[in-house]
Amino acid sequence: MSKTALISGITGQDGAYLAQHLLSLGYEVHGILARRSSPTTWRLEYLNILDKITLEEGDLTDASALLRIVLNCKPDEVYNLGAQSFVATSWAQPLLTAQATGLGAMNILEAVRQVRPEAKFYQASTSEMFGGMKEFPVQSETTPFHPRSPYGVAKLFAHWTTINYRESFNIFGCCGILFNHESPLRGIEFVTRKVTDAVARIKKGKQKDLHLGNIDVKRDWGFAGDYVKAMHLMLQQPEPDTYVIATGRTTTVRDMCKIAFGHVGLNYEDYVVIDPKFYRPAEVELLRGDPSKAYKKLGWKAETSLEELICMMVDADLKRV
Ligand code: NDP
Ligand code: GDR
Repeated sequence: MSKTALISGITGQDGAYLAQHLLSLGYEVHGILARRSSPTTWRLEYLNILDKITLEEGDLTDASALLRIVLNCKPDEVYNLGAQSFVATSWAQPLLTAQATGLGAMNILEAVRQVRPEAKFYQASTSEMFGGMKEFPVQSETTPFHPRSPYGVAKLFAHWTTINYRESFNIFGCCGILFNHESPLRGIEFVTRKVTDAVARIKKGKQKDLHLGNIDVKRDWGFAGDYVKAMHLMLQQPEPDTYVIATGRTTTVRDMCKIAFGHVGLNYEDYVVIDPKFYRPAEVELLRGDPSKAYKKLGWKAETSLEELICMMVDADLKRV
């Protein structure tokens, strides 16, 4: 008998890669589709899996819809990836972010608790929860949290709610504290994709320059295709737990630009314009994860280097442009 998985956020970067991974393992895959005025399934089409999954209409802010969906599809595993996930937007829309990213997790956990308590649950936690922890240059499962954005605060609520449901109701709830992960399917507003798309356009003469904010911040970037495998592995363990998923290497936005422009024979300094518009009210200066627990317990490690990742993204954008 094949297992059934339910994914919120299936139209997002991770949702699409996770659906592809679970299909390859023989799962029946259902996804929650939030109603929008235009189609949002381009990533599922890009991976050629749209006709292999079942989409269920619903929204993380609508507890009754989640109850109906969980009741109908009877999942063995629930992956909560849905969120307002763009950090910069969370200052402009803090309440929406709290509703979808924070309370949304509790809504779907409630549906699981009430009608499918035996289902295993994955919560998409984030390195943004560490935020301003400057005295911890490497962050692990035991590093204290200090979120620096409404998004980080909402994610921390969802993170602790998952742990609380594990401890209070015996729900098999796992939290993956994932550091930044990117791919050709990354949303265009996130910095890596913004850069690789601009590199392709500049190379093809369709764009003159690239406006960025603070390029001295450091991030631990990996490939989304590697990271979704860790989500699945967490739910196959005998006990629910929390894991940091990262590469262990940190790089500035500036050096990431150097790699991207360098890949097509250009110098980033000739094109990047620093624009205060893209500075954030509070910044997370440095993220570097310690993935040793994930390696030890899950046998997981990042397979794709930053250079391979950025070149893969530039090449995909060159094709698109
Ligand atoms: P994306 O922004 O690409 O995808 C977010 C998904 O959530 C989309 O499918 C979106 O739907 C859906 N969504 C948004 N609001 C709602 C809502 N109210 N109800 C139902 N669905 C909703 O994110 P990623 O794939 O990059 O990330 C997946 C998860 O992992 C997110 O929770 C993110 O916060 C978290 N995360 C991501 C990291 C990363 O580096 N990528 C790192 C750590 C955590 P639609 O397409 O219709 O907008
Ligand atoms: P982040 O990703 O905020 O880390 O959240 P993003 O790519 O948006 O920013 C990374 C860093 O780059 C700096 N930066 C810019 N960022 C954007 N988007 N645009 C710019 O022009 C720009 N210039 C500099 C930012 O200030 C920031 O420091 C991502 C999301 O996927 C979250 O959902 C996830 O939880 C975290 O990663 C881990």
